[in-house]
Amino acid sequence: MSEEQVQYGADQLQILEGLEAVRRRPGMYIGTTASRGLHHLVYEIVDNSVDEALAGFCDHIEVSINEDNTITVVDNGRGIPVGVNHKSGLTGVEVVFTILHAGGKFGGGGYKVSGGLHGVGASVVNALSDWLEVQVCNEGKIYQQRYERGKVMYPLKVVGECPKEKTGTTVTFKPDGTIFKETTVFEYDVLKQRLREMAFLTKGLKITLRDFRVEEGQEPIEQIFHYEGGIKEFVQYLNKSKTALYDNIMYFEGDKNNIHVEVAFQHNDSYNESTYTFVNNINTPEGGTHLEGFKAALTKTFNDYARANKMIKDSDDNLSGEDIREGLTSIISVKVEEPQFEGQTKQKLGNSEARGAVASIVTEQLTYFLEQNPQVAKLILDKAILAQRARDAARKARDLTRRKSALDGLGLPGKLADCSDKDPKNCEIFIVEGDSAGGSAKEARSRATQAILPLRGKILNVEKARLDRIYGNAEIRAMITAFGTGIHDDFDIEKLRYDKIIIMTDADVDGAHIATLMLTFLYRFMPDLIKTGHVYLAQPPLYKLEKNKKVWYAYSDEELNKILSEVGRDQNNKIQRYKGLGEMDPEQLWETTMDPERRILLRVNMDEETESDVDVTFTTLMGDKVEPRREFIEKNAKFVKNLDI
Ligand code: TSJ
Repeated sequence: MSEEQVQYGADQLQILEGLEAVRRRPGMYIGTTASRGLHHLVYEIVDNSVDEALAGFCDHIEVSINEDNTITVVDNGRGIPVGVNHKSGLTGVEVVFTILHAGGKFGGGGYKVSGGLHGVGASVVNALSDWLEVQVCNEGKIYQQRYERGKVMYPLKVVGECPKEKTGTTVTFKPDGTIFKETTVFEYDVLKQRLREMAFLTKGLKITLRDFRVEEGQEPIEQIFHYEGGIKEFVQYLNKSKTALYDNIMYFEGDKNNIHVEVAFQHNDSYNESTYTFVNNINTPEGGTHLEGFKAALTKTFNDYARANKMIKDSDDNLSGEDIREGLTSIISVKVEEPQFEGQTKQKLGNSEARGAVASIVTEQLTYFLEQNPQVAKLILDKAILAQRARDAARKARDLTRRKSALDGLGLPGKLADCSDKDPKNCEIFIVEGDSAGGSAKEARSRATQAILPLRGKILNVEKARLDRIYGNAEIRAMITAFGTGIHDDFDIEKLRYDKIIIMTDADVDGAHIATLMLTFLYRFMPDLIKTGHVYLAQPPLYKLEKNKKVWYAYSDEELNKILSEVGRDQNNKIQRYKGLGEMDPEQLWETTMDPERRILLRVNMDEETESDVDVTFTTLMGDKVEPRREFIEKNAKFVKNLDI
């Protein structure tokens, strides 16, 4: 077929309408046209190659960010079919790129990444690209087709030859700047997180990521993700900055009810549980039946073992699931042919057969493991028994605080200077380091809408304490009662008493440490507060410059230098370096840090899709192996983004 022969029949018109719909309402297909949606385009393409790997025909995927911010994805799979499909009269390639929801329409069978929540397919990427080019290597020929804003530029044509035994698909695309108005610049680190996760979840698959946006003469940045151990290595990675309780990483795998199940886990000596669940390589942050099956099997198997081996007495209570999972890092990954997603954000697996499949594989293989490794079983059960005792103590402490708060009405902490407005939407609370800064803040604040809660010194590091100590900590109890939401399973965002929770600490290293301790607490106890964007960091200035009765505040050294170069460097300059919030008088604190009209706040972000990485960040910072301060601040800055003025 020559180019002139491309005619738009009824079918093609319908195709165009389909892709036009994507361009008209991109949000419907990729959620957002902000940075996150932009990066989604890459995952949509890569998912297709991962499907090919899951089908057993591909073991290497290369992703490149090119100099001009286009993306190239190359795999060594069978190549998208180039033959003409009888029903549509189109080549397989054209079907994939021009028909909505074409993913999985041919080839049939098997589990598909692209069948899941985000699997909107390559045609959506095509529709949202300025241009897209695909090349397929098959039977010694290189086929090529190009599209612009979803429209076919020429029929699939042969453009060259390749070795007969070489097969694969190459796709290059340029996101459409008129759709992705906010940004069309790809972030290496964002792609890195997801691609690494993909590699962990698909053992044996090698994913290479390259960034060619380097200065002339420089080598491109390159990282290779390749894990023969799959999710077993994922657990090792998540536990790398913690102290493992034993050397083994348990890894169980099997097929049941037409579901492929893989789980891997290992305890560390911390008190936190980190479980990440996936369905067809897609994160399920709300859990679901696979998680339920895992938890049920773990609880039952350990209790059965403990009773059979007289580690708990007949008259004693069973260990709770939480006791057994204290300090547990686990990955649960299932592959389901037709996943059903439920829940508020459709991120919870609903297929009931997954519960039984996971439970039976874990019960069977864990029972065997414990019999073979009694010393590991003992380490885990000893820890769980300690956890049970601590939990009993914590429950008593918590009941006490509950009863107390029932007695004194609202039960708000004594140190809280609350605001008078009772509509949470108008209100904000400043968590302030130190009583003296707290005093200034109380004077400075706008009483109607701003509440102040001063905290004394450094708050407890919740990464290093068991629940009983955490509940016993006055500063933490004060925050919990002031916020009103409750914690963990009791958490209810509807009860939040303030729209903004603003952490206000000194602009120095200690202040940053305290802020991180608070963020760690919030992340572990009320992660939804962060996810829903209610948590902020105040930005007090570092310098005050006075000159000829005028005043400037600078929030960094660079800013001070900039102001100085504008006003001139001479002896009329009076520069004050603030060592802490306490050095500012209430007026200054108000002007620079608290006044909603003038202040700068940083909103704390957390991307749910790469939650496992936030976890790594926190534990590296706050866990046993304490990193140098500087590194900690750098990492901290990574998830503190989004200027909000
Ligand atoms: F979808 C896509 F265009 F975005 C895309 C697909 C992008 C990239 C980089 C790779 C792929 C892709 C598709 N890699 N491998 C495949 N394989 C197939 O499409 C394929 C090949 C053969 C058969 C068969 O049954 O013979 C079936 C399929 C699905």
